[in-house]
Amino acid sequence: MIKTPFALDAASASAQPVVTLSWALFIGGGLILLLVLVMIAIAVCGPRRWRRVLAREKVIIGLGFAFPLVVLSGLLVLGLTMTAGLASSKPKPDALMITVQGEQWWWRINYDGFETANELVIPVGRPVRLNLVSDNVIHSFWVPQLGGKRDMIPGHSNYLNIQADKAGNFFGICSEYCGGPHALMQFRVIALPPEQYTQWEAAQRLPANAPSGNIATRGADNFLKLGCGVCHNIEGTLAQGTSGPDLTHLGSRNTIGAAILPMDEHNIAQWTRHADTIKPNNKMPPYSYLQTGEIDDIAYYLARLK
Ligand code: HEC
Ligand SMILES: [Cu+2]
Repeated sequence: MIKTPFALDAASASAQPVVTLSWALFIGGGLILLLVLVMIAIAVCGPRRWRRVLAREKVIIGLGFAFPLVVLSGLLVLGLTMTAGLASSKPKPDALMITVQGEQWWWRINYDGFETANELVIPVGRPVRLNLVSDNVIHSFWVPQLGGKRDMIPGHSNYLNIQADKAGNFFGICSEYCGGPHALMQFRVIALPPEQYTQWEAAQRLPANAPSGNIATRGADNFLKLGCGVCHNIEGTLAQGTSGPDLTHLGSRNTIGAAILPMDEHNIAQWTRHADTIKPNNKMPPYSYLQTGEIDDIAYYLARLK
């Protein structure tokens, strides 16, 4: 399985206040819990003299009423001021527009002119405006290190501005229960330096590269013959389905199955054979009845669609 990075390692200016506030709450809350535990211990089994102090009216009013009032009011003001900027959803000039659609249980990602899945590739340092939609149930797009979380609601567009301030591969997950393998509905945000992003984008706009060699040709034929193209699109071929992830440049991605398995030929074959055990109840039928060679050829072909 793929390593999950630490959610509190902020990679964006908008994630920083959330991280700072989280630490303030963890540490402050921890200290207060400690204080409470010590006082309970004293009240239960401390020396009589100390217990008498604890029972004083002043102590009860001070620690039981005034202290929480001051602390909670302070936190409210701190929380509201620190996170004030996050709620803004105004478009920024020169923002890159990308539509992300929550599917059961993967992410359809539409750039202007091409489609991909489960990996949102963005340029470092440029604001990105996400149009978050769904045509099934409610999902929630969440990428902790970039400070972004917003619901995807059927029949409604929600917008979220994100920006990565450093290159990296950031973990994301659906954070609104959407049935079935919801916990396995993960994704990645991959922030590339601008030149690399431009190259990536240009390559994604092209149709799939024609396979070379016998194995790849057999794989491409099997793919069509077995009906995979009913659900999957491979641009430039007869496979034009849209209910499953676009596979035109599958080999250029880092993961498969909504970011639950590393991308490689072996995992593509395993997925095709046992999609139902790898991700129970997902919408792709398993092909365990096929002969090993048939699937291996398809995996060889798909892994080379860069
Ligand atoms: C009934 C529709 C359907 C058919 C037919 C189908 N698939 Fe899929 N496939 C899906 C769906 C839906 C997903 C996404 C599953 C998920 O992640 O929840 C998927 C995911 C995949 C993935 C992972 C893609 C990614 O980016 O994560 C691969 C690879 C794949 N299918 C290959 C195949 C092959 C090969 C065949 C034919 C042998 C096939 N599929 C037939 C619906 C289908
Ligand atoms: Cu979900």
